[in-house]
Amino acid sequence: MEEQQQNNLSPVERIKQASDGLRGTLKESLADGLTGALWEDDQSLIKFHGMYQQDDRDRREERSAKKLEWLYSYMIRLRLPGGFITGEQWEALHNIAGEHSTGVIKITTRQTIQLHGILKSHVKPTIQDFHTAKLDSISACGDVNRNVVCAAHPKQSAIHEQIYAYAGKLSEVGLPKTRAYYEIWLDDQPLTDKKQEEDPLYQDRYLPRKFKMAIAIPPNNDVDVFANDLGLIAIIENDKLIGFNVAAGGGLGATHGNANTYPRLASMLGFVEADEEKVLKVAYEIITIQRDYGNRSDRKMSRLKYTIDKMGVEAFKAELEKRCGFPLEKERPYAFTERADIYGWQQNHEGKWFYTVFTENGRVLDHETVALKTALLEVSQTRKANFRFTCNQKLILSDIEEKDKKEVEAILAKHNVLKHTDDASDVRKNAVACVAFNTCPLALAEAQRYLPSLITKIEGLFSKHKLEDNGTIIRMTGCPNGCGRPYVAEIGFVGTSYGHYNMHLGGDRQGERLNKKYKESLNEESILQELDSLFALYSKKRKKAETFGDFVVRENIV
Ligand code: SRM
Ligand code: SF4
Repeated sequence: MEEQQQNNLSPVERIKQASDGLRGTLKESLADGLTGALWEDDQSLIKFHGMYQQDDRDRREERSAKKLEWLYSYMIRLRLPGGFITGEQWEALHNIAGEHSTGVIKITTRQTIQLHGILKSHVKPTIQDFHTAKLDSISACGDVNRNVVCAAHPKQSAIHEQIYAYAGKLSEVGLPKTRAYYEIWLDDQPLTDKKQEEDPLYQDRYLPRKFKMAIAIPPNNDVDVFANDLGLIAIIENDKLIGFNVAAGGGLGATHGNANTYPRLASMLGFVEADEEKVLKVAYEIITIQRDYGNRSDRKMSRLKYTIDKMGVEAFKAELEKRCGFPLEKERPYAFTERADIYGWQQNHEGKWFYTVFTENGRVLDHETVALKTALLEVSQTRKANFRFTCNQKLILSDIEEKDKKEVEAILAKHNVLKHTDDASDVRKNAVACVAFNTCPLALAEAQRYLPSLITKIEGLFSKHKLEDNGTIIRMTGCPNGCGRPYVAEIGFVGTSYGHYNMHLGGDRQGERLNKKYKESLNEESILQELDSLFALYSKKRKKAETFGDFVVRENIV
């Protein structure tokens, strides 16, 4: 096998290889009661177990002034391929969040759940409680295949269940073989025969970097399929899934001031028929190429997008076909028209009911005006709804029988969830913000704590210019890493320093065009001034039904 030989391996490469299947000294450093932190190498390793060590950045100064260690805690992210849990699991999650974390249940941009603020002594009990609820966090982070996302709303098509099943199978393909998770967190006995955990996919070095997969069902690109290392686009003919268009090399992370880094949309490679073995083989071999050719010395340059740009798309495709042992066919026609979640009561092809709940920036907690968390707990306790998560950080109460709809609706009404959802404008519903402060160590500016108030002001500008709310896609992140996918928004804000954002304009509605940087490091006043002028132009010069993103591109504003 052709393998790229690289000198100067990054420190994380050494940590992975010396980790004995991701065990490291996690058991020992977890038991070290002198610090709330883990030992240094273990801080890298816990990511593979779905966790990050963080600290409360709001309290750094106070802690330092008191000569105290920073307030360390852990974020745990679940592996939920396709973003689905039962009502019973939601109730368990609610209780686990209350007992071990800040209590806020956070729905992420990759269709799963994170809990924050878990103290070191609570980490293991949290994982054990998750296990009891048949939930795990294996590979939710780290240099492996991450949570596999798929089209969220079953109303979209009768093949939704098939696509959801594919998400599960792709997740299995990308699971490491090591039993470390079970030994460390669930006290399983080590295997007597270590050969059983030999890992032909990841070997002992895992991937050079994170790897992400998504499956979209046209016409909705709610998963932002082109932002993924591997994007599969379901091709449906006569209501039957006939296969997938395969796109590879998407990724959004960039670093301010490092021109070698850039967001990139996935390149179309071709089509694979809906033969499970073949589809999984394509995914597996794309991962092996990245394993073998990805940059292991500079982590900023190690995502698949850079590997593909270095090799060239055609050479990458040829290598893939060689490894698969079959060619990809020519890509099939498809069309995306939107990325938004579907609101209001909806029925799928089997007559089951679905209701998308507006969970702003994915944060589930009780507010003064809406008891969101309490309502969802009560719904879960009826066991009459499942819970599905969307890549727009929202929640769908799903699979509700006709006879149970009234009961669920009454709970939502009692706690003001219906009104809260109905009252939110489309622009607010479509908005996405990453976590940023106070937990993200990489945040340069606020995102989820700030975007809601900025949206209120932007709504004011829409009214001022008599623009109807057509759901303009606005996204914000606290740094250029792109967790809220701001580079594929019509208006993207990317944090540069506290209170300042680069403003990007010109993404399209369906997620097929990157936006461009329009202005740098604006504060709120400048953001609103810029938007005021742009909306004035948009209001005067736009064509019928033209979106803001399309308008700024046609007018050469970016
Ligand atoms: Fe992300 C790192 C949060 C989706 C690109 N991301 C982080 C960390 C873990 C910070 C860190 O490394 O210590 C953030 C934790 C914040 C916190 O306190 O919780 C974080 N990312 C998130 C979430 C929770 C944002 C959200 O508010 O929903 C999303 C969790 C997804 C999940 O469930 O798995 C999240 N991150 C994304 C996405 C969007 C996507 O995948 O569709 C991207 C852009 C797509 C991509 O991967 O290119 C993304 N996150 C990054 C990057 C840049 C990677 C790169 O290639 O340069 C980093 C930094 C890194 O890896 O070094 C990062
Ligand atoms: Fe943190 Fe930056 Fe990701 Fe936001 S975009 S969660 S600030 S890493």
